[in-house]
Amino acid sequence: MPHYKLIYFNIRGRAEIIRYLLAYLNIQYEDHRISLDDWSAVKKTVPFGKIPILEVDGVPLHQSLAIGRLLARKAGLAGKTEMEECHVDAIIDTLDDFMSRFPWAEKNQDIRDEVFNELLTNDAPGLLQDLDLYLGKKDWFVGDSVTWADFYWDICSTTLLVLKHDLLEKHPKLVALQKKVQSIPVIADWIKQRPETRL
Ligand SMILES: N[C@@H](CCC(=O)N[C@@H](CS)C(=O)NCC(=O)O)C(=O)O
Repeated sequence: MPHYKLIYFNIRGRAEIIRYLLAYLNIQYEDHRISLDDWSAVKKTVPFGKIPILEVDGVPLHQSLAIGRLLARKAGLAGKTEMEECHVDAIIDTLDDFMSRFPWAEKNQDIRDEVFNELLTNDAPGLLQDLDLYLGKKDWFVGDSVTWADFYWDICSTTLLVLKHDLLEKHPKLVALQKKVQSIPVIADWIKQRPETRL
């Protein structure tokens, strides 16, 4: 078994999808969480100066979703056909497009609050409506079994709910999907044992 080391900050953030997939695959790994103080030194050592990085036997892999896709394929969670894979990737990219619009690193609190508020109040409802429609009466976003798109939904919506508690009030089906992911035994175990962080 290769040695896996995940390098990220002490938050769920962009590493959480990798942590979910490693948990699902029952792969042991070093969950290396660096402090902001140490970041400038670490930044010089990682490809493209960004994290998360997953080192596999010392070989660094970068880009959270590229890593996620690799692990999802290994886990059988990437979609059962090429068409399903495309649908799964599309949901993930849709969620990621939205999450990427938040100015996470903005230091000016007024600007940060304004943009966060606008995204959560004006833009989120349309996205949620589209996701709700896409899910329809299905149990999972794509096909007839769980995929990493459902994992990513749980991860992104958990963070969105921290930012706006009533965000999913009109979307019981999306809440149910989140709960279904959270009750997959290995995911439930991981959620129970993971360090508690706001984001
Ligand atoms: N698309 C990349 C984004 C990577 C990224 O921007 N990471 C942020 C943390 S979420 C980072 O490294 N920030 C520190 C910096 O840019 O110096 C991914 O998904 O891995």
